[in-house]
Parts: sequence; C-alpha cells; structure tokens
Amino acid sequence: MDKDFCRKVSIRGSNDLTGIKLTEPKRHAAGMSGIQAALQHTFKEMGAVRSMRALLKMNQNDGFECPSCAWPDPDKASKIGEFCENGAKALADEATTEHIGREFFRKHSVEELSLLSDYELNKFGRLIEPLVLRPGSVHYELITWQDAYTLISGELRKLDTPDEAIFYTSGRSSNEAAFLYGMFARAFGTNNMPDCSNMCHESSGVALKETLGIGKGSTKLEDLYKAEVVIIAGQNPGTNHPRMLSALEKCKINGGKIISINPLEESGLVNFKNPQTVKGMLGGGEDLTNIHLQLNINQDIPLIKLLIKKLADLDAETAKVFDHEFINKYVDGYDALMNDIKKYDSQDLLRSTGVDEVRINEAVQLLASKSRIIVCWAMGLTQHKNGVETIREYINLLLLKGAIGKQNAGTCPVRGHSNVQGDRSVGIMHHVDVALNNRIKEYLGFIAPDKEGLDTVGAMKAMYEGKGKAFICLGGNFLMAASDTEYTAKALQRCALTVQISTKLNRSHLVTGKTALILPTFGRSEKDMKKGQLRYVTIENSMGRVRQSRGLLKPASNNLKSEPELIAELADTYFEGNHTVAWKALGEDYELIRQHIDNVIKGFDKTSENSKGSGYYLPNNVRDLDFSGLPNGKAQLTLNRLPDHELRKNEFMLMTIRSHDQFNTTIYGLNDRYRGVYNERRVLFMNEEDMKQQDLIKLDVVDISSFYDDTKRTAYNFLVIPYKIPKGNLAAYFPETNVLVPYNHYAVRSKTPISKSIVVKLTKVI
Ligand SMILES: Nc1nc2c(c(=O)[nH]1)N[C@H]1C(S)=C(S)[C@@H](COP(=O)(O)OP(=O)(O)OC[C@H]3O[C@@H](n4cnc5c(=O)[nH]c(N)nc54)[C@H](O)[C@@H]3O)O[C@H]1N2
Ligand SMILES: Nc1nc2c(c(=O)[nH]1)N[C@H]1C(S)=C(S)[C@@H](COP(=O)(O)OP(=O)(O)OC[C@H]3O[C@@H](n4cnc5c(=O)[nH]c(N)nc54)[C@H](O)[C@@H]3O)O[C@H]1N2
Ligand code: SF4
Ligand SMILES: [Mo]
Repeated sequence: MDKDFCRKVSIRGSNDLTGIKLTEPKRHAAGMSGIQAALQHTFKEMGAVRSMRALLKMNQNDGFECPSCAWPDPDKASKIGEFCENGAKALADEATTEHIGREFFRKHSVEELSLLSDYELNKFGRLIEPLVLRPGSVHYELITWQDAYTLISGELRKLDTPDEAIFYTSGRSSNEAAFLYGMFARAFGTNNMPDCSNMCHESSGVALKETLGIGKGSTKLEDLYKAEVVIIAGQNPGTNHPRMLSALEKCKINGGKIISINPLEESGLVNFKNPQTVKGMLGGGEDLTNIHLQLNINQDIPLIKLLIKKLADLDAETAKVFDHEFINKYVDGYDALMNDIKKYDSQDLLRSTGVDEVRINEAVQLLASKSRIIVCWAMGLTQHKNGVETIREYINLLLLKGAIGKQNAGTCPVRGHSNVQGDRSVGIMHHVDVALNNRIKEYLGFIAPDKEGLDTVGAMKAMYEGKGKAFICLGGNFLMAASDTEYTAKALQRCALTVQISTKLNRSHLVTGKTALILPTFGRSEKDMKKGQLRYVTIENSMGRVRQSRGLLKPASNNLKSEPELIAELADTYFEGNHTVAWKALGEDYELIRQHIDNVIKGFDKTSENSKGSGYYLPNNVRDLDFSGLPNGKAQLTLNRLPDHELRKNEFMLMTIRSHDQFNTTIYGLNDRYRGVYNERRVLFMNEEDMKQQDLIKLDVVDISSFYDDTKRTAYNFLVIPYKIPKGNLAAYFPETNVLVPYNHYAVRSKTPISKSIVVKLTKVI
C-alpha cells in the first residue's frame, strides 16, 4: 500500500471511562427541568442574548426550521416556545461561539485529534474556513474555495468511470442543496447517492411503497389529536422527537389511548410534563401510555400476528372487528392472510414476544372496538434483518382495521433528520426513476444515468474493494454512522479523495482518503445573505409539508459558503461553465433552483409561493385512498415470516440506541438524564437476573463481542448497569457499539444495517 495512506489515526478515539454517576431512571420527561437544562446549555454555548433571539424564531413561520428532528410544527405556530429541550441543544451546538480554523489544525495533527472521543471533537466548535489535508501530511491547511473546487474537479476527472465517485447525503440539507447535489451527481454521470436514510427509515420506505404505494407516512399532525388509539412502536419520543409528546397529550385529553411497544419503558412514554402548558409546568404530568407491551427485541412480528389472530377470533363472532367494507373495496390479500395466520400457534407467538398475556388481551380489547388508529414508529422497527417485514406486519393491522386513508388514522414513520424526507423527495436516490430522468432531460437538458447506483452498504463495500475512489459527503459523519467501524475506516482510507461539507469537526474528517477536504458551511440558524438580500431554503417535515426556513444569526465566519452555493460553484468549475445547466446562476439565486424543482420533481408546485407561512403538503395517494399504482389497484396485505434468531447459551440480543445527550454521532454531553446515567456513555443496560447468571454486579466492566461469519468484533470497556429490560436483551449507545455491527448483515431488501439486533457475548474485564 502507498505509504501516504499510513496516517496513524485512531478510528475509535478514547475508550476510557469518564466517571459514572447513577440515579433512578426518570418516570416523566420534559417539564421545567427539561427547559432549564436546555437554556443553561444554550446560554453557555452561544450567549444568552443570541440564544433568546434565535429560540424565538425557531419553528416560526418567518424563522428557521429546527435543525434537529423532523417532527412537524403545528399549522398555526404559537408566538413563542415552538421548541423543545433537544431542539435548543441542537441550536446551541451549531451556533456555538467556539470556532476552529487553520491555527487549530496547524497546532493539532489529525493523528493527535483522532485519539480524542467524539464528544471532545465536537466540543472544539464550528469549522470556519476551507481546509485541505494533502497526501502524506497529517495537518489540515488553508485552501481557497476556488482551489478546493479545482482540486476536486481534477480528482473527479482522473476517475476511470463516473461510478468511481460516490455522493453521500445526510438529512440536514435543504431541498435546494439536495436537489443541486443530486443533479450534479447525475450530470457527472452516476447514481451513487447513498444517504443517511439507508441506515434509518429505508425499511419503512420499502414496506410502505409496496403495500400502500408511497414510501412516506399518511398521517398529518392534526390526525394525532383525535385518534382513538396511537401505537408507538420502536421509538423513544421523549428523547428523539420530544414535541411529539405534546401531540400525544392532546390525543389523551380528547380521550385517545396510547399503546407503547418497546423492550424499554422509555420515560416520556410513561409520564410527561408538558413545559408548554401551565398544567405541565406545575403538575405531576400526564400518564401517556395506557398499555405498555414490553417485548423482546425484534419480536414485533409475533406480537402483531398474535394481536391479529385474537382480533380475527373476535371478528369471526361479530364480523365487526375488522372493517370488511373497507377491505372489500380497497384491500388485496385478505383470504390469504386469514389462512396464513391460522398456521401460527398462539402460545408459540406469545412465548417469543415475552409479553404478559394479560397486557396483550387489554390491547386486543382496545383495538377491537376502535378504527381511528395510528401507528408511529422509528428505528426499533427498521434496523433488523426483517425490518421491512416487521413494518408490513404493522400495516396489515392497520388495513384490517380500515385505519388507512381516513382522518385520525394511518401510518406515521417518524423521521430522523429534519430534512431527510425532503432530500429523498428532491432526488437523493440511488435507484433509477425513469420518469424523473425524462423530466431531467426535458427541463435540465442532460441525460441522467440509467444504471442503479450504490446505497450506504454498497458504497462501503465499493470503497473497501477499491472501486469507489472519490467520496463526497454533504453533511453527516459516515465513519461513525455506518456499521462496522473498522471496515468503514479502511474503506475511507482507500479513497484517493474524501470531501466533507460540514459544520462541526467529527471523526470522518480525521480518518480520510489520501487527499481530504473540509468545506465549511452555514448552519440552519445563520443568515444566508447575497447581494444584500436574505435568502431562504425549504424543508419537508416528517408529514410531507414543505415550508421555508431562513436564518437570523451572523454566520460563524465570513469564509463559509451556503450548501447550494458551494455545490453550484463546484459543478460550475467541473463543467468549466460549459453545461446545459446554468450552475453558477442557480447558486446565486435559489428562486431559480425552486423553479427547477417544481418542473423536475413530481408533486412540487409553485414552491416559492406555496411554501410561505405554514407551507404546503406534497401529494399523498394514501390520503386520497388511491391505490391505482398497486397490483389490482388495491392496498396490499402481506404474509411475513417470523424472525429467526435462536439465542444460544451466553448469547444476548443487543440494540444500539441514542442517549438523551446526543444527536446521532454528535455527542452533546455525557448524561442520559431520563435513564438515570450521568457522565458516562460506555454503559450496557442489562436485566438483573441475566447479570446474576453471568456473575456480574453493578458497574462491572465487560467487553462486548459479536461473531458473524467467523469474524470476532469487539467493543471494549463497558460498565454494566442493572435495568428494566427483558431477559436476554441488552442495550448500549450508538456509535460506540457500531464496531459490532457486521457490514454485510442488513435488512433484506432495504439494506439497513442490523443495528437493533446484534447477537453478542460478554467477557468480564478483570
Ligand atoms: N435528541 C435526538 N433526537 C433525534 C436523534 C438523536 O440522536 N438525538 N436522531 C434523529 C434520527 S436520525 C432518528 S432516525 C430518530 C431516531 O429515533 P428513535 O428510533 O426513537 O431512536 P433510538 O434511540 O434508536 O430508539 C429506538 C427505540 O426503539 C426501541 N427498540 C429497539 N429494538 C426494538 C424492537 O425490536 N422492537 C420495538 N418495538 N422497539 C425496539 C428502543 O428501546 C428505543 O426506545 O431520532 C431523531 N431525533
Ligand atoms: N449502531 C447504530 N448506527 C446508526 C444508528 C443506530 O441507531 N445505531 N442510526 C442510524 C441513523 S438513523 C442515521 S440517520 C445515521 C446518521 O448518520 P449521519 O447523518 O451521517 O450522521 P450525523 O451524526 O447526523 O452527522 C453529524 C455531522 O453532520 C454535520 N452537520 C451538522 N449540521 C450540518 C448542516 O447543516 N450542514 C452540513 N453540511 N453538515 C452538517 C456536522 O459536521 C456533524 O458532525 O446513523 C445511523 N447509524
Ligand atoms: S421536536 Fe424535534 S424539530 Fe421540534 S423542536 Fe424538538 S428537536 Fe426540534
Ligand atoms: Mo435517522
């Protein structure tokens, strides 16, 4: 191997323990303590005056969209306070007054920085100027924007085929930036467009598309308010979508019931103090969950099958439990499903779930008489080998109950990054879409490639095998987000060029290709000015509504470029001003980009006008009960197999989850307040009986190992914590445990890594 590649960087950073403190897990989420925690943090990071100015504009019609999760804002935003603790933390993280540039990198080599933890790296602050890491060097140095574009263009021209380039996207980019980026990749000649949703809701997209005809959810925010039953499966809203709890509170006040399906009793789902209501500030909070089904990891399919079986038995008596009118008119596959369900033994199903049958019967009784049912879900369903089938099974339940395409009912995959759904809508997609390619030809005047591109797993493998050589990332932290950290690190290090368009320092800037670039960009909250005009971008939330976002804070430096502008300038340099698309003009005037989006992307319509105020909804065939794109013109019931994992002696099922103090790979702090863990992330949540059996006591240190295809992978140094989790199940934080997830094990068809069901063994460290 070329000696230039041999930078001695650590791919994991520090494995050191940081000094744990434990308390009892919290029963309720948010309340004043949540807001206090948030304000303390934002004031410290970005100053009190700036914080208050920005927070008052967050999620407001004339302000900017929260950069954290994709939960929607109410159509009529309140004058103040449309944010939550984690939104405030995300703002503080991007608007921090700490900055790093050339001096910092002259002082610190990438080798030295790589020894630090992800938490320490993020704390250094905002990246403020374009930087290059040249072959053989271990220090980033200043580069001009134009030289950076020229360098990237030169490397792209050197490739043997356009398919040696890979264009990754993380879900925080605006529609305008993502559209330009996707069109540049295609104009360059490749569909290699992996994106974070490949590791996230891809299983939802696949399952929804083939059963209901659209890869997005069907519910609107208001639907939750008057639903009769909301099922929350595999999701921890108290931490990851906190304002969802306000919607659930409204649902409860209107008489709705909530069923949570989760191996953990997540706080917030149990009890919630809404800081936005007087009652929540003063009172004891609402008990949100009516029925908690505490199942074993990845046993949702047997659980839902059991619910359907029991409902079918009741329906056989009354013919009123399933919505037969709806099924006859709109649904395909009823008889096949009813025959299939008979094959399963109720007791076997019950045993797999590990849930108390009394609770299951309560859920059956509740569901039997209701039809306005919504299922909300997130990573607890998608990141398993059978993720697509699990989601299809939940959709079966909704279809049987006629809970699709009507008000206060339907599917609600709760998206992660604030514009991950929009990025996909505007063309970040590794699949070929012939209709899209035709419109590109018609309106942009070039021929888009018709060869299937690489997704995240495909991209990792291509780079590892030397077939992917130039890797450009629009945001994100690919190294830490992807599975199998060691494999991914080697993959990145084999590239000729890696480029990170970023706001904050992360490990993907340190474990790089031969040449590496950091292109620093604006955060959402920052003013994007051009020729004296404030520019805005558009964002699509989790429920398909497109709305404007404009920042208000002074940018972290004068040497940042907006994402659309830098992509446009790169494209302009690459094509040397000689292309059917007027790239440079697009980078200057986003109105022109939006006109192209309206023409090229189906469903977008007069976006500049319609995205004003609370914005506009993109078309959704499920809301219109239009299944004409599906076989027989009907929604599809599906037959799904049971997951097959038999745990052998001393084996456990590990799920990798988020703490309350992180946004994916960005670690804000070392506490997980709701779970009662302070000042430590290297923890393993374990059932007390399992601990006894393994001869472990509280705070013993263990190494966690997985064994797939004869390869042993180990995550070192974790403190064991007794926790209320079903026997045989474990939980630990991502990304520290990503080393355990094998790169070649993923959900069938969606290729989402199996981050929530990893078979592991433990070794006590003496
Ligand atoms: N503050 C904050 N907000 C975020 C993020 C963040 O990191 N921090 N990340 C954003 C992103 S990109 C995403 S995708 C979302 C993620 O949002 P979530 O999906 O809520 O995130 P996870 O922490 O992965 O939690 C998964 C939940 O599923 C449960 N679970 C695990 N396995 C199973 C199973 O087999 N069955 C069932 N029924 N439940 C299971 C876990 O106990 C846990 O409660 O949040 C978004 N919002
Ligand atoms: N084991 C395990 N692995 C997982 C998961 C899991 O649950 N378990 N979850 C998966 C999921 S759901 C997801 S979505 C992925 C996340 O994967 P990614 O999206 O790749 O990762 P993030 O941590 O969200 O990216 C953080 C970085 O984005 C950059 N950034 C922040 N804001 C901006 C911006 O406005 N513009 C630009 N250009 N850059 C910005 C910053 O430099 C920051 O360091 O991880 C996946 N990996
Ligand atoms: S719920 Fe999500 S989008 Fe809304 S303020 Fe909180 S973090 Fe931001
Ligand atoms: Mo995600």
